[in-house]
Amino acid sequence: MPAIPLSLPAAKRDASALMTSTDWIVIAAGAAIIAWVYWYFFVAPRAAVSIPTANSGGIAEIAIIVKGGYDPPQIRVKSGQPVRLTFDRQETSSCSEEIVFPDFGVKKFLPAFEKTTIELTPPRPGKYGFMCGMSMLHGSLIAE
Ligand SMILES: [Cu+2]
Repeated sequence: MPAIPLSLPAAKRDASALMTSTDWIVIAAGAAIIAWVYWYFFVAPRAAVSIPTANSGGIAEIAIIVKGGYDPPQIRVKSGQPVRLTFDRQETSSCSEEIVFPDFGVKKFLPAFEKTTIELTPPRPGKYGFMCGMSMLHGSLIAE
């Protein structure tokens, strides 16, 4: 359990003291089970959809077609390695005109019938979702 700074107001100190180390173990175990279930049902079966990455100068280059969705929707990458995603938008539907990577604070306009490049580096292993501006189309970067 992290040390509680003495500068905290008394009320906050009392609230923190209500969490015993047993509580933390129960929370951690629960979170681990939820994470495993999520991985098992949502990530593992779809992993085959992702494409292998081609490297050039240490950057993983990935082309994604934007047309009624993202193809491929799942992209497997290495954490800590820069990734260059090229979105090739092959439609005019306003749904896909904007792409958002909430974890990276990235929001970009994708002009129709043009290629738009976004560079990111997943800082640690995990699943980083991306979506259209209305959150209707979804894809994800899976960093290992
Ligand atoms: Cu949309």
